[in-house]
Amino acid sequence: MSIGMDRPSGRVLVTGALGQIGTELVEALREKHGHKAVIATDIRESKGCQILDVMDKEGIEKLVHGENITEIYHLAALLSATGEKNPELCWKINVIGLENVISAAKKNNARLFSPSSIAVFGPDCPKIAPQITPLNPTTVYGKTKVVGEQLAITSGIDMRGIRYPGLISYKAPAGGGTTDYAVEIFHAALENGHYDCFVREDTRLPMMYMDDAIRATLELMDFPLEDLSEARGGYNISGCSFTAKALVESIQRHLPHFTCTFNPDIRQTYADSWPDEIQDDVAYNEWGWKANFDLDKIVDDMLENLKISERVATRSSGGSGDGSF
Ligand code: NAD
Ligand code: AKB
Repeated sequence: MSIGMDRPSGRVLVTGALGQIGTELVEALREKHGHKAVIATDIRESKGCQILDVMDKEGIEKLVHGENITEIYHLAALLSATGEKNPELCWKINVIGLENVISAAKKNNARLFSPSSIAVFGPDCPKIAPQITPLNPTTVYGKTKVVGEQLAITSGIDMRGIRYPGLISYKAPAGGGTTDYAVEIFHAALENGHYDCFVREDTRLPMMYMDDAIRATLELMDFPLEDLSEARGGYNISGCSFTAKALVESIQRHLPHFTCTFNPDIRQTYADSWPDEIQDDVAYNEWGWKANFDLDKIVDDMLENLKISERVATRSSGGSGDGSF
């Protein structure tokens, strides 16, 4: 069977399922396909998730064949900050791990979603990044994502990706990236009323709410392959762009006493090498991508949901929350 031909649908595999994206993507996929049709895996152990190390090529092939997997969402990776601390391991997990998954997908004629990132861009990219531009990332993480996009086109399988911006969500912690400050800040604001931010206040990066990212992923995977161009290795998609200072000010609309200090560390250099904004006209024209969440809407939803989780946690531990939002 060749690339893009109709195939009988089997089960869905998610690698790296316990991470920031996997936690919500598995929920969405189970809602769409039914609980049993979706096999969640990770190198870590948790209820409802099988152990699968993406470095275990045979193990992946056995699972993909044995469970009749016809769609894979490959989320296992090291992110930018963790990756720069251990570049060899980052290369191994992000590139060799991906090659292992591609090999298994190929043998079972499975479709593959493998995320890319705004980290594919380097300092020579225009501050508003177009879809097509030279990709010269300075981080190892970014380089692994460029390889991933190239493999999407050369692998000979139906493989697609999105250059996710920094993702903001409340259901799972951020996993060791440069954009983690935009998630940590909400927890710190509610728990301590203060956050010590590791990038400068004028740092402006492309960001996106997880609801938009999950919807983009499902929409892209639902689209007929023949209608997608070679941008399918990693589509630019835009959510909203804002500075760290603007994020603080938006949080202060709800928590006027919240304070934030700015003490840049090494992650500032990764942030400075990435664009401020993303041009997503290609994704819009090819498969109709459009984001729903702007900064204030993200902040409203994050604080409301974190407050709810806090209240539930307080109730189940027998305490009394203040109940206000
Ligand atoms: P995450 O760090 O939160 O989750 C990654 C998961 O992979 C973790 O649960 C980890 O235990 C697992 N893992 C690590 N090594 C593994 C191995 N050898 N075998 C199996 N599992 C392993 O990451 P995430 O934020 O969910 O990101 C998922 C994907 O999306 C990655 O490819 C990442 O580069 C990409 N991405 C994420 C963001 C973001 O802001 N979250 C932005 C751009 C791109
Ligand atoms: C990171 O900061 O490493 C990720 C990403 C933008 O790829 N959030």
